[in-house]
Amino acid sequence: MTATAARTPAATTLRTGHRRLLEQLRADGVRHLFGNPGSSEEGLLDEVARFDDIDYVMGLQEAAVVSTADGYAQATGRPAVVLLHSGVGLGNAVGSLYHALHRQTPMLVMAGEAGVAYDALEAHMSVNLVDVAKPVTKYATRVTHPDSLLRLVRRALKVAATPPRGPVFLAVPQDVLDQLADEQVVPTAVPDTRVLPEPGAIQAAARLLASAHTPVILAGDGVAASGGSEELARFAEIWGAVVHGAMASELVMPWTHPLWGGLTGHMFGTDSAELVSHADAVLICGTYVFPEVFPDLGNPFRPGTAVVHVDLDPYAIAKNHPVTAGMVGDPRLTLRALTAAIEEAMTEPQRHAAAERVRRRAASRASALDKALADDVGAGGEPLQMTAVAAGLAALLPEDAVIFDEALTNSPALTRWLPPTRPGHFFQTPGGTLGVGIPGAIGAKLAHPERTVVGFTGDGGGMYTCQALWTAAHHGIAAKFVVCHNGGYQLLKDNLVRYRRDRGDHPGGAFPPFFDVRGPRVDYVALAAAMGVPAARVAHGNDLPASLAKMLDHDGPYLLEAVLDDPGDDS
Ligand SMILES: Cc1ncc(C[n+]2csc(CCOP(=O)(O)OP(=O)(O)O)c2C)c(N)n1
Ligand SMILES: [Mg+2]
Repeated sequence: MTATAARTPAATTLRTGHRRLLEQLRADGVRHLFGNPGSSEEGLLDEVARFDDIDYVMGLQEAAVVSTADGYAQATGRPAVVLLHSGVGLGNAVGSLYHALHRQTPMLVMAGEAGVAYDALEAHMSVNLVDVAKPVTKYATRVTHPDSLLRLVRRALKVAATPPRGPVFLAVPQDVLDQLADEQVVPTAVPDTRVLPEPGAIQAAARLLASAHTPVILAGDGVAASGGSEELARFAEIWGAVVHGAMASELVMPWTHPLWGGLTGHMFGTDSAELVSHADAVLICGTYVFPEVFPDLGNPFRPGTAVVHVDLDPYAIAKNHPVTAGMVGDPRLTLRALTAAIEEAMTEPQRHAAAERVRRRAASRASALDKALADDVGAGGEPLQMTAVAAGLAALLPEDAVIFDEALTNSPALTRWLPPTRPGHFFQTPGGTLGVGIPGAIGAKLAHPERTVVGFTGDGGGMYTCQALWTAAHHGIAAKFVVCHNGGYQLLKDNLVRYRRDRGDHPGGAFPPFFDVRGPRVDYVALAAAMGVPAARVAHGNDLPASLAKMLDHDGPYLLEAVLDDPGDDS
């Protein structure tokens, strides 16, 4: 410590690590710092308050802080920056960081700690922060010298923003940042990763796929991150293949497209395997196969199936099951090149057969959709139906509205009426951590103040990060929230039925009583009001239009509790 101790400033903080760090963030275009403060970051927080162009977005619990930052980063596509308080703050954030890691959200999370000088003392609240962060981040390290502070900030930002994007962690000890730092501030260089496989590999892949009779595409968030949804749709049209979203929490193709086959789901590997069981050729792009809670251990592809896998991350390619050809490449550029190559490789009869597959699929999908929507119509009254809520909103929302969907079991009804059609306007939890719907919508609204942003959550999911409502009120972030209140954990009930059936048990019978969140039911109107967000409850279809209009017209954040079950005696 001797060399640096000599440079510790007496009265000025002008060129301390605190200031340097914020200047670096400013140089990288960071305008918000999401946090919850503590004593071990006092020096940095003091400095933040002096930076007019970096707003501190205050959260009241770290899971909510990280999930708000997550929504912001998803909506901007740029790293969000978070500042947490030592081991206790980081500990609270681990579940949300897990979500960010799987969602591939670019994010720099820093946590303050008193100082490296105190390591041997195992001082109050100290813990090995890097060890805590490692399993839920792409990269985690600790700054131990003032002249490597910006080096590590830039490295962390670069790693966060490089595909596969994700959260990174820096421990920033106060005694290191208190010292004068000599490093120059220069913008972080994020490498351009828009690479194409060499033409021979593209042509070989196109030849493998050209003769398919029953082709299937599995596409994930990597396609969205590359901005490749149009290229994906074009390739699917030429090849005559249905597209399923696997780990597609953003739009990879308009859900109204005739070839969109829906999401594979996050729960059961046998369901996903079923989707490719008939395929004689599969293109996997911007995802890995398959991302479920209970994956199928066997190879989902039937013998002889041509499997081509494209991703920017070689680790994702052939991660779990063998593929015929893997290519590291930017999904958008590679899809474009593959489209040109397969147009060349397909014979006239193959082109004709592909066009015929598209025509048949378009006809059958249109009639299935019409039937599903017709079945929904009239679903008003009491108890209120989610289809009525979604249909009501669909009639009122502007075209460029942003949806943050954590409606879980109510998501199918929501997306039937509000199908995602534009990139960057729909975000869904990739499964896992509950509590992304409310803070995610706040982050998205902060990123796009000019757009209407509606976050959907369940009555279960809404409780994990409900403190974010205070953040919306405090900063005047006018996101709207719809709580799909069905009295408990419906997903766990649905999955228990499946579990029993899969094991040959009778699927019926009582559910564990703790799957219900009743007695008392959570009063979301009172909860929101307690945090400064106006709210209302709607329980009858007749009241919907007025309730929805009031929510959307309100000049600020607003929560609508949609009562979707019969509250009975528990209300
Ligand atoms: C942090 C966290 N805790 C617990 C769970 C387990 N879990 C998954 S779904 C679910 C219930 C969700 O209920 P709700 O949000 O009301 O949606 P619904 O199933 O009723 O549609 C729970 C508790 C989880 N995924 N994440
Ligand atoms: Mg529920």
